[in-house]
Amino acid sequence: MIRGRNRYPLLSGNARKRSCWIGVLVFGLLLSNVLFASDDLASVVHLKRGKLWESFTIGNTGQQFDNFRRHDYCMDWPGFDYEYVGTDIGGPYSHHAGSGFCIGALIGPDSLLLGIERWGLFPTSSIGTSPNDKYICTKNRLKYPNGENYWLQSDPNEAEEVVETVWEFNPSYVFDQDVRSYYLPIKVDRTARAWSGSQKDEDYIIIDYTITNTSFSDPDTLFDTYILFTYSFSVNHRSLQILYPQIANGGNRDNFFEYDSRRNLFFGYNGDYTEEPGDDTYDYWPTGGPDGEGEWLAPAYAGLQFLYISPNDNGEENHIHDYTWSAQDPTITTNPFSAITGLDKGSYTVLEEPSLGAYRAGDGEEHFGTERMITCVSLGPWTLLPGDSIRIVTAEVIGGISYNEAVDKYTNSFIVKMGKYTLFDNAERAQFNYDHGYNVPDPPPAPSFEIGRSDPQLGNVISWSDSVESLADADYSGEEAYDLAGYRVYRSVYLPIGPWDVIADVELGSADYYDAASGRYSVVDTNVTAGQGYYYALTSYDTGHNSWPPDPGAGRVRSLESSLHANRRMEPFYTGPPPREDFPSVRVVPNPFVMESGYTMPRDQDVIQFVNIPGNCTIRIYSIQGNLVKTIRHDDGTGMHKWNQVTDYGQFVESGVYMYHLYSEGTKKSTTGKFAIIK
Ligand SMILES: [Ca+2]
Ligand SMILES: [Ca+2]
Ligand SMILES: [Ca+2]
Ligand SMILES: [Ca+2]
Repeated sequence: MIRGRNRYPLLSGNARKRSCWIGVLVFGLLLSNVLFASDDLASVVHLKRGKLWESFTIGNTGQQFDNFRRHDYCMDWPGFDYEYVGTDIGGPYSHHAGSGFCIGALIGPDSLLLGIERWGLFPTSSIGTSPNDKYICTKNRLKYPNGENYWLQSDPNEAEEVVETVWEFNPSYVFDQDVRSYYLPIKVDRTARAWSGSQKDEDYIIIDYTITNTSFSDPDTLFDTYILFTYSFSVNHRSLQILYPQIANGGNRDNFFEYDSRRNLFFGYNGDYTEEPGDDTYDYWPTGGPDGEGEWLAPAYAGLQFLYISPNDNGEENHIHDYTWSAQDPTITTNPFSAITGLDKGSYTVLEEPSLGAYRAGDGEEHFGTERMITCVSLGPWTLLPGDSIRIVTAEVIGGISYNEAVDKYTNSFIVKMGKYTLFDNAERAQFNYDHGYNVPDPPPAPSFEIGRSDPQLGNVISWSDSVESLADADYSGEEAYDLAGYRVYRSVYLPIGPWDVIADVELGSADYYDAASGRYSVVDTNVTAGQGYYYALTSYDTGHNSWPPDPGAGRVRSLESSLHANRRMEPFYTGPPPREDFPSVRVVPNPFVMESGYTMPRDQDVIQFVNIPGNCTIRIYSIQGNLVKTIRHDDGTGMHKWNQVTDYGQFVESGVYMYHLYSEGTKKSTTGKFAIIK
């Protein structure tokens, strides 16, 4: 037993008591400030800059694991805010359901356990923000909270979005005297980085961990330190909701996994769920997509890559010690530690040898296709003297066919399978980025844009200023740094992830679109239907270059286009005539409304329209007797609203004269008028 060992190496007994009381006082003060209230210490921080979206809690990447249920962005790709989509499309595309790591070390070589902390999928160790917590989180924040480094405008050798997190052993922690007091005197610095880049750098997120032995007394050397990364890949959440709702909360039982040793890349894809008849690899939905002509719901390949691992005690750099896929029986809660009971030292042995865990896939591949698989990667061993640190740099990488291809009726499973090679491309790009000190060839910035309504012809007007043309590409000097060559306007009529069509390719200074006097470009999209919502995105592209000065050996740089995801509208823009706040022009058309003879009920085209109305108003319709028959909320920003003549009570209105009362939410003014319906 190690009970006699001093568990408080940094404090004497009296100091410990004092520290405890100070802790209570400080804690009382903190309570009035509410935990996680500061900008530097949020309970969860999101990276949403590129196409791959992720969450960072303290201790976990993505959400905290909850039996494969989704609660937050977890390698969402393509990321989008699902709540803005009016119809139920089965939810977002998440590719894992929580991840993290466990760490353990011994008191001496092959000796007793010093400590083990499970911060991975099945956490047993607490990290908090109070002075009473065993590990105290002091930082979980965005480094650029206001987008200061979008398009690399603050630091070209840093990511566009960065999450910084720190948690550290609390030397004042009061151990329960009845429990063996294992602990690790360590500090974890985690920095996660995201780019939008050239439509390639938006498909990975790099997560850089530094783990430091923070003690300064010799007994607190960490011997035989092992780290086990655990990832609950789930490729993918959306298809489960649509195709297998009966097992949606039972987890993802159709995921297959591989290890690519050349790229230090562990990845999964959606394979065949063997308990259902037929081959459902990549989860095809025959009636999905914008035209109901079919959609591949799970075409992506999702990976965990190791870009750098500090040399272990054997001097091996970038070394994977061991790995397995722990199979989780969907009917019982098992995890990589389930085969071990009681002893923390037993859990430690799983860090060193993950195949000791429950239902390991090492038995053969029979678990793929029926069980929920957890990726387990063991790193080490390291000896960490007081003050020593190790560094582990991972990348979450994703690849696959585009959303346009996923909803294209000519895309077959062979084409989807080729998406694996985009995963490999993206993994190599992540490695390139890391190897070049977080610098890559960059596209030009894309300008923010406005959408308006054309008048009198129906159309949507996309406009932007030429201001980004004066921003230099930091990788070049002189004239060559100003390399923006043109813009592309994209449109989707289905979802804010596409499918996208280019509706205009605008060359720099093009006379067709550019007004030099105002310094603005504008594109009028007249291929539109009143009442339809449209998503727009605007990108910039550059000229391409003969070389890349930061690494001349990297060769030519082709023309690069900025990310569509980083500069798109997440909410649809509704087409209609421009709104009008001047009430004299409000009209009801047609008036009188005359039902065609032979029909007793209005048909689809028999709508009454309120035109020249404010973009945000409330219209109340009364019978001539003064009874309210319909309340209309109009807030799509257009100057027109269609009414199908159905009352608030679900009935069609009778023939007669009606009054309306229109209240503008903008000007707080109202007007009234009359119209007639003749049947
Ligand atoms: Ca099947
Ligand atoms: Ca499947
Ligand atoms: Ca660069
Ligand atoms: Ca460039």
